[in-house]
Amino acid sequence: MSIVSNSIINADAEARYLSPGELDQIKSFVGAGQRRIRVAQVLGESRERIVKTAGGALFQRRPDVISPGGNAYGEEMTASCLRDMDYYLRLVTYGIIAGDVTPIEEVGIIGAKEMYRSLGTPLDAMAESVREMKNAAMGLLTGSDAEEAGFYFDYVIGALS
Ligand SMILES: CCC1=C(C)/C(=C/C2=NC(=C\c3[nH]c(/C=C4\NC(=O)[C@H](C)[C@H]4CC)c(C)c3CCC(=O)O)/C(CCC(=O)O)=C2C)NC1=O
Repeated sequence: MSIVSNSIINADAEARYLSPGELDQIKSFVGAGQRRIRVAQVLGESRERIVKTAGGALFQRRPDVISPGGNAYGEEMTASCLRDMDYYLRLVTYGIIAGDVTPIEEVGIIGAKEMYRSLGTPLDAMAESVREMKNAAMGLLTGSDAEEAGFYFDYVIGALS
């Protein structure tokens, strides 16, 4: 949930106006809005490149996942794997826009470990794929833009580890 809706829910629960502290937080959230939109735009526009680069790096590091017996072995399974990577990149852009990990958590983290265990997908390799997407994304961003995006990639990596 974004800081805006969260503050409103908290204030309304106590039937009060937003406090100066809450307004300050909202001010800084809104002030950073253009930067967040820019970062999400760069990642969205570069999604194919990020997923392709990161997928290549993952399969080089973890050839077992695309070898016979590996979870991503074969054209169809490899495509599912790259699709999952794109899912997580998309969720990272949601987090960046919302300024909050909740949209990532709700769609892609809750229940994910159990699901991957039941699919036989190695979680460490899944986390590694997100780490490789972070590396690819860092090549496209600088300074506080890179820092902002890095936070959400790190959240996913931690949550899948
Ligand atoms: C947006 C929220 C969301 C997520 C996260 C999601 C994940 C997701 N990944 C799946 C499969 C899969 N996921 C992978 C991924 C991998 N295997 C590996 O070894 C690699 C480490 C990794 C790629 C980095 C593979 C290979 C499958 C197919 C497994 C199978 O069909 O047996 C499936 C099973 C159904 C299907 O194939 O579509 C789901 C639901 N679906 C969603 O709606």
